[in-house]
Amino acid sequence: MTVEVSYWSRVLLLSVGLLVVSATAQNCSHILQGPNGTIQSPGFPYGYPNYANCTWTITAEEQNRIQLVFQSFALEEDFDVLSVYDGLPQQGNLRTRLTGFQLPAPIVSTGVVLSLWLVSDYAVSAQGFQANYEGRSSLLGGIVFVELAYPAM
Ligand SMILES: *[C@@H]1O[C@H](CO)[C@@H](O)[C@H](O)[C@H]1NC(C)=O
Ligand SMILES: *[C@@H]1O[C@H](CO)[C@@H](O)[C@H](O)[C@H]1NC(C)=O
Ligand SMILES: *[C@@H]1O[C@H](CO)[C@@H](O)[C@H](O)[C@H]1NC(C)=O
Ligand SMILES: [Ca+2]
Repeated sequence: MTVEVSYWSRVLLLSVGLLVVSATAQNCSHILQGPNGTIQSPGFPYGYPNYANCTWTITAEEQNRIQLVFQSFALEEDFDVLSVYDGLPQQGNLRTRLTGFQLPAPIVSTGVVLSLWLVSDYAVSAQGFQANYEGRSSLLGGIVFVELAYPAM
């Protein structure tokens, strides 16, 4: 019963969602260059649009890695996903896929590029996410610890 109700509420939201998307179609390809800054999903914290398809490509200065620290994270579990790439946003570079309502652990790139890709489906939004990024010298020993402490997913 619950499943059926949830199905029909999603269908209803689909029709509303189509209207919202056509009204808010936007270019959300972001190219960011160090040394630091803040990233937010569109509409944060009031909810990201359905059919979102946004990328953020962060490039650090030479010899630096990028540390990404989340301040806030809420995506409709399993349906809306933030993929993190260690490098450019290409399949082979996929580091982790984040979804749901748990604040992810900090992520440190192994090279000078770290990318994010947000995809949402046709219905149901949430607050979205906010994260700070910062270039970190790859010579700093402390970074190694952060990387090992991050669970493989
Ligand atoms: C979106 O923005 C990116 C980066 O600024 C740019 O390279 C791209 O051409 C834009 N795409 C569209 C469809 O405007
Ligand atoms: C970047 O770091 C500097 C120095 O720590 C800080 O003053 C500044 O507010 C930061 N900028 C952003 C966008 O986080
Ligand atoms: C996201 O946008 C890219 C570039 O415009 C496109 O190639 C890709 O098919 C889109 N993916 C989804 C899931 O909409
Ligand atoms: Ca959704």
